[in-house]
Amino acid sequence: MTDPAPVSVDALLARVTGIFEGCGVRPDAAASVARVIVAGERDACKSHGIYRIEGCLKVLAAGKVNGQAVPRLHDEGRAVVEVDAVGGFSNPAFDAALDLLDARARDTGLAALVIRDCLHFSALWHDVEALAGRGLAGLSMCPSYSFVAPAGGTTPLLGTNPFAFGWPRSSGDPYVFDFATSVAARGEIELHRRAGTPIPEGWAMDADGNPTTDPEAALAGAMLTFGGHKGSALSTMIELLSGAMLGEFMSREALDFMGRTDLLPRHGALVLAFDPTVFAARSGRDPLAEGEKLLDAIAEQGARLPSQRRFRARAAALSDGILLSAAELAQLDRFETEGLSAVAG
Ligand code: NDP
Ligand code: PYC
Repeated sequence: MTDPAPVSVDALLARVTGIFEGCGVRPDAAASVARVIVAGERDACKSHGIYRIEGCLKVLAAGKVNGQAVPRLHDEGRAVVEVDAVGGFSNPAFDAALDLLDARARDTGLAALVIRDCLHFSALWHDVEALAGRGLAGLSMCPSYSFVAPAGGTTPLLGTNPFAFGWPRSSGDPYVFDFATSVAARGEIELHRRAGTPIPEGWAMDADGNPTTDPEAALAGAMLTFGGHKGSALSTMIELLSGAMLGEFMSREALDFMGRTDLLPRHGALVLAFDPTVFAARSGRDPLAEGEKLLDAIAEQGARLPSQRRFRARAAALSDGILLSAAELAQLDRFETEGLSAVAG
């Protein structure tokens, strides 16, 4: 068998968009979902790259996400704007609301986007990078499924609850971090399970509350928060702000609603956008120039900024293409030819 050749980012985007359209997702929504999946693959974030297609098709096949949903914007002229995903994917809902969030943040200095009732599977850096690309700082967060024990406990209750921050830079890539508040994303453990490799110590405990490096036992047990009580508190904050405060599911309710861990979760999400020029206006200082001083000083120590690895991977993928394994290419072929039947059973 010949080694697989790299595929260009655009070609992969066209394939993934076609797969979602072929599975009954309306074209705009298919394009939004494909963009974040291919961005994950392009940026070497495998836990939220093309491996997620299968998960998305499973929820489509189970009828638990509405591929035809058209997001509905709600704007009462306040700093808080809403988009109802109406049971569809989160990504088209975010795309539909981005211009409104941007405009409101410029008016008020700080605006919040509430995303309601969405199927959420993606990495969050995409949201905050979109805001940073428009000169806005951003925070994004959401619950997920109750896979994670609070620090000091042994029973899954919190989600892997991701948290992302973006800061625009006067030149070059924005400052962006994006991480699960569990030690690792659930997707990382699933990739270890598929590869038959142990997970690092300190990621999870088994169903009896004992530390484990066995991915199967970890998936059946409880994941741990990063930084002990600190990650646990941040994760709790995310449950409160993007679950309880929005009147949307927290992670335990999201799991109860779907009833199965192999289907991706439906819940809400919260995105905050800040216009630094509004905040700094009366100071007479340029917030981006001040930010540059800090970010340059970090880099001058030889410390790497978060997302640097990702931006390097992106540059390489855009110039040389993305190398997918033979198994990954075969799976894409199967999704193209079989559609939702590929995930039946
Ligand atoms: P990682 O631990 O892989 O990375 C976390 C962040 O830290 C990244 O911004 C990364 O930048 C940065 N980073 C990593 N190492 C260093 C370093 N040595 N120095 C400086 N910065 C560093 O993330 P997770 O595994 O926690 O999460 C992966 C993804 O999973 C996230 O994108 C998250 O949104 C997603 N997720 C989504 C969920 C959902 O419900 N939708 C739930 C949980 C997670 P870089 O990328 O450049 O390495
Ligand atoms: O990797 O933890 C995760 C995750 C949950 C939902 C989407 N990604």
